[in-house]
Amino acid sequence: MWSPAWGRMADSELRAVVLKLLDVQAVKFGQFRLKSGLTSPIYFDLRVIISQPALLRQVSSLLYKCAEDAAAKFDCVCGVPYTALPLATIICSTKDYPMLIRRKEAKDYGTKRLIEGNVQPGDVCLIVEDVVTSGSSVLETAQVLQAEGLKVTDAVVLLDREQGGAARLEAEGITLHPVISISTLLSVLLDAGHIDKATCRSVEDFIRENQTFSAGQQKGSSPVKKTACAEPSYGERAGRPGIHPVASRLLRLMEQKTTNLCVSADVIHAEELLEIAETLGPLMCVLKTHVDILQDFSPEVSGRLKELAEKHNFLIFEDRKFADIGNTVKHQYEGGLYQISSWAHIVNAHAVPGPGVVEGLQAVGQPLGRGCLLIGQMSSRGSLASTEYTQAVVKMADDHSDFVFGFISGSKISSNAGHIHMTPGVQMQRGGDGLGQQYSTPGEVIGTKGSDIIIVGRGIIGSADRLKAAEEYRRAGWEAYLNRLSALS
Ligand code: 5BU
Repeated sequence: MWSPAWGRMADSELRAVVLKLLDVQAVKFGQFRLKSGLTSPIYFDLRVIISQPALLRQVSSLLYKCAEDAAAKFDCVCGVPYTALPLATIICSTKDYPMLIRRKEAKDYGTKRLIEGNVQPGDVCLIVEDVVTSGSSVLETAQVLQAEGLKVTDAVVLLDREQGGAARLEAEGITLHPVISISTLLSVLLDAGHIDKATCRSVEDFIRENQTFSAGQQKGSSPVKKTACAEPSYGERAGRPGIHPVASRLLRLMEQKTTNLCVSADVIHAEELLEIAETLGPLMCVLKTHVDILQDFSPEVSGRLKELAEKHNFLIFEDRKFADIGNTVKHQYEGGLYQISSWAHIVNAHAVPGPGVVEGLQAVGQPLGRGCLLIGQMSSRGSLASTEYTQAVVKMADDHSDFVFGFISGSKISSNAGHIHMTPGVQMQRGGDGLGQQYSTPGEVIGTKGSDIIIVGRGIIGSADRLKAAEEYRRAGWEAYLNRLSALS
């Protein structure tokens, strides 16, 4: 059994370590000639981490946690020379384990020992390594330890290149526990926009073509199962490190309910709004409201909406489009007649006032576990949102990732897989409404423009059979998503 620590460890910590490794150039992308003569598109030099005390401590603690999470049992620890020696030292000194050091060469005087330290035959020794490719360094160390009467059952490694090392070690009775796999590393760097898909694919191709342990020899595990640069599903994105909790919850329920449909319930009577929530609830992932167009809003209405959201597992998005200074939006969000923060899981804001608008909303919403979408583009004709404006909105979202988890936009505007894109102006036929609204089809929005969620108002609400119309939009949106996934995998 070998699996990267994805999901088991504090995801954001894992993500932070990957970004730090790139930052200190422990991982590099380009053209590198390896000892073997091969040219690799990725290069790891983890020796540089010894010059980074905080990173060295963090990596050591992740390695130990990896062994702990895997319930590995051991009496002592041995690092594979050289980079793993300080890692093993930190683990032993902080966790109180005796350490062994394997000499690269036996001394030609004195004891001629290959192992330094107090060897207790029968003890189980945990091996610590920085990078595993074929697994041969771990295996050599294990053999030296075993020759002295020690047992070796587990090894922890910071980075598994997924080139067959884990399977080779497994065949020798040693379970490898990687903190980070190459797939994880590529996903994090791709999500964060540090590498592009072409780079990601070239690394994956290299890994796939340069396996050190042939498939026939492997017991069960096959390397690089799903490509990191293939389009991740909604469900996979839900589990990505560092994702906002509202985004994660939304992506997960979309996958469960097989829907990327948000119904925009633009009606003026509360009873009708609740009726829409009740009947269309099972078909949608989000119910979008304009609470200020209701003629008869009362706190009972928002209370009922919350119950229906629980019952049918959808989120409520109040399309309030906050656009004032931080102090004002704080009051608008929390207080007044509607007390939006008490019932809406999601709100949106224009970025035009600058970061204060997000900070004001965040002060109210974050403690309540709410999330915010920034309006990056509008569906209306003549919108003033220029390319530069949209880019600045994406930057504002990145700078406020504790609260902002995505965008209202016509297309995908951020490469961060944690960001959710929701698109209004959707009907089965392209066209407009005479007041500036412009419509695209579900296939265009999800398939071509790469958005995640279709927002449909009058296409459903204006239909004589709302349930039938909602099901048609749900199916069209979901099929466009499935087609996109299969086209890009
Ligand atoms: P329609 O009936 O599908 O046209 O309704 C679209 C909804 O989305 C409506 O509530 C608008 O207020 C909302 N909307 C939009 O149409 N375009 C935008 O750019 C933004 C919101 Br932001």
